[in-house]
Amino acid sequence: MTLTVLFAAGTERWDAYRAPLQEAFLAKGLDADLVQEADPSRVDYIIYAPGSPLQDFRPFTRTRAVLNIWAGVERIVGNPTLTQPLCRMVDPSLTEGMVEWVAGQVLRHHLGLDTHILHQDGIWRHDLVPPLARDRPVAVLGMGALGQACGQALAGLGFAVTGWSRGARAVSGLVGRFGEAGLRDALTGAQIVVLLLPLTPDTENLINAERLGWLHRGAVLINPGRGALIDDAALLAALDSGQVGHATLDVFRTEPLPADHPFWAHPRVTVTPHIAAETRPETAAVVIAENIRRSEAGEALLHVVDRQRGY
Ligand code: NDP
Ligand code: OXD
Repeated sequence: MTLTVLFAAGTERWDAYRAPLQEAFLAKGLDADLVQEADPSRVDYIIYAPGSPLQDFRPFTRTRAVLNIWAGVERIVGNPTLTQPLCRMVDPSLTEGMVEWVAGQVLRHHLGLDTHILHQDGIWRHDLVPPLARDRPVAVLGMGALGQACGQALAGLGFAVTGWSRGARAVSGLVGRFGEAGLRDALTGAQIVVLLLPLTPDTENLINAERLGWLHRGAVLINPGRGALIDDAALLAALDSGQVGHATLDVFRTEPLPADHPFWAHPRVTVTPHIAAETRPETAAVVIAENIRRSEAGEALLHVVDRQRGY
């Protein structure tokens, strides 16, 4: 029987996703009709993105999974009408993009590139030699698909990386820490901190004044995770006092970041507009098709969100 797959991930994405999804369905041997509108009672799978007009999942009585094209699910996981399994996106291209963005931001600060890029002023600053990466402690908070890949890439460059997660995780090349005590270990003395945690009730405002105080003075905070992981006022105070030397922020409590937000004008904040990493249709389509194939074959879905944990 032909499957009905509803594309509810935004009309603006339809042109980019339609052909890759149809090709991926074919390659997985799925007989599927990809549509933008359908009688909800006939929909087998929903491809979803935050901001979709689809908010009431109750009429989708035979839908077997909602397949998010975003890695983060904080805008959908609490929807009380969503009783179908929810899968988040783990896209190899998104991971690749995040590794490139994080490595770039870390190296910018590690090498002190701004000094030379921003000051072509005739002064020969020959004495500014950065330490080797192995002497630069880096903490990566979040050891999921993205945190692990970024942590391992940084370790590959030589950085002394500590990875922090909720449960104990052994990630090759990294020092692993978990739980509250582990957070203190990971942050104490860290010179660069990368946030790759999901936003949940447990992680909101995790980076507060006390924890910023554990860092090496002048540490750099890099946040491609979610804006609300950080207490904004505490970060601004830490930047002003010099406890934090620079913050590179890709994600914010309100997006787009309002034009009058102090982050825009702060001399030691770099704002990037939620562009750290993007889901890429060609590879994401394969992940979605594989999940539909698995579901139809009675196999377990991949990347299912745990509603209790919120990620
Ligand atoms: P995963 O779900 O794979 O990993 C989440 C990690 O966070 C896990 O290691 C998990 O621990 C850890 N974690 C969750 N809650 C806690 C907690 N309370 N205490 C300690 N550790 C915790 O997510 P991804 O790696 O795929 O993505 C991470 C986030 O990156 C996304 O949720 C999204 O917010 C953000 N993102 C941002 C993008 C951008 O462009 N800026 C693009 C894509 C994603 P454990 O391993 O024990 O479960
Ligand atoms: C995501 C994101 O969660 O782009 O995929 O932030």
